[in-house]
Amino acid sequence: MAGKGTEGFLPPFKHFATDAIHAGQEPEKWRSGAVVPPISLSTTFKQRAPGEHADYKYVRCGTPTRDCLEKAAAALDGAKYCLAYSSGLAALLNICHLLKTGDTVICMDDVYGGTNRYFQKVASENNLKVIFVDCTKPKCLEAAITPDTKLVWLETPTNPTLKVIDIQACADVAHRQPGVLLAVDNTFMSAYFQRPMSLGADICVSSATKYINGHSDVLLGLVSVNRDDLYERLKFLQNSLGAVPSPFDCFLCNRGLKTLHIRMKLHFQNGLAVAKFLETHPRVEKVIYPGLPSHPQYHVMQKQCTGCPGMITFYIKGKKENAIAFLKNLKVFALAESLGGYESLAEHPAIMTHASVPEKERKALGITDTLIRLSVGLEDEEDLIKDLDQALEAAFK
Ligand code: P1T
Repeated sequence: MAGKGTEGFLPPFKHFATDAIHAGQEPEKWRSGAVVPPISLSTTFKQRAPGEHADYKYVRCGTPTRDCLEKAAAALDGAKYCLAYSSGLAALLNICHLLKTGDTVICMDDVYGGTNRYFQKVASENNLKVIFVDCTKPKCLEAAITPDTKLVWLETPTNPTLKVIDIQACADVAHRQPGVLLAVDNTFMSAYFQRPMSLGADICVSSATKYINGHSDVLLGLVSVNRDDLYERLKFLQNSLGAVPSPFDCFLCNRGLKTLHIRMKLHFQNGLAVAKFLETHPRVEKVIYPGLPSHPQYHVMQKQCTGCPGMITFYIKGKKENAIAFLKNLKVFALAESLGGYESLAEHPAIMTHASVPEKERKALGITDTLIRLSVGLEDEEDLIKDLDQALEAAFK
């Protein structure tokens, strides 16, 4: 891609905003010409003769509202197909059903706590072997691949320590062995900042609950693919497993993603300002923000992304008590799990989102008692910084 975008990142993907607004939305497809896609609540669709139906037959198989969302989301990922699920974790479940008993999954060592819990405490206890590897070093991934490896699961930047993985380098390694699928959880970036399939991934997964919907009022997962065979199997699994989103959630998510490009720009702007502020604060031990030159994989971010979202992780000085006092004293940031909405959130991963990761592994990953995760929202920059400043001071009183 020619030229450089904001702060030395890649320039934005062409036609992104136009696709977000128009792809899959064609008003002509409704008899009324409605510019805003209607919420089709019908769970069933009249057939002309037994087995002879128009585009839809039963809600679980597909609906007009879900179609609008899936088409728009596919366009944003630069993909041929997208499928929607009832949550990000339901998307993970569906992808794992592509595998067979005894297959091995290689998962990035730092991932969302719920992903870790599914792999360690559900998939491993049923039919899959799952190993956790630090894929920021493609050599470690290469060493871990065996003939049984069928899926490599990456998350970049990782939740919550924001390690950044070189997707292209991992794709090259994974694809050296035929039959290995590379899936990338793109939740933290959204398609506006990163398109994993343009970097060699076979599958792009997103918890649309976060940035894509962006308004903290929908639980939904998305999976994008280009390969026809993968799409056909996933489409079959989507219907067979049944974890599909409601028409209303599809409507809201489709509406939310219309402003993704505008929101992400401001998340980046606010995130960068907050990260820079925290880096100079005397009560802060260390800031991890992939949009800052101090981040160890900053060059990878600049090489594969068009910007950086509002996710910041930092270590507060002192002990667990100081971290908790800081969180309790925030006024603009809400102390809550989740991320990617217009409102700023703060949380304590060790106690909250990553409590299900075994303690020893948490410590090894750096998810300590003084680690705090911020999802920087769209409020006024100076109000966010003032809030963090007063809570950092109050944490040591
Ligand atoms: O909540 P759900 O839509 O099922 O998405 C799960 C999920 C998947 N992948 C990543 C990277 C995630 O961060 C999440 C959910 N994460 C949180 C709720 C959280 O606070 O980190």
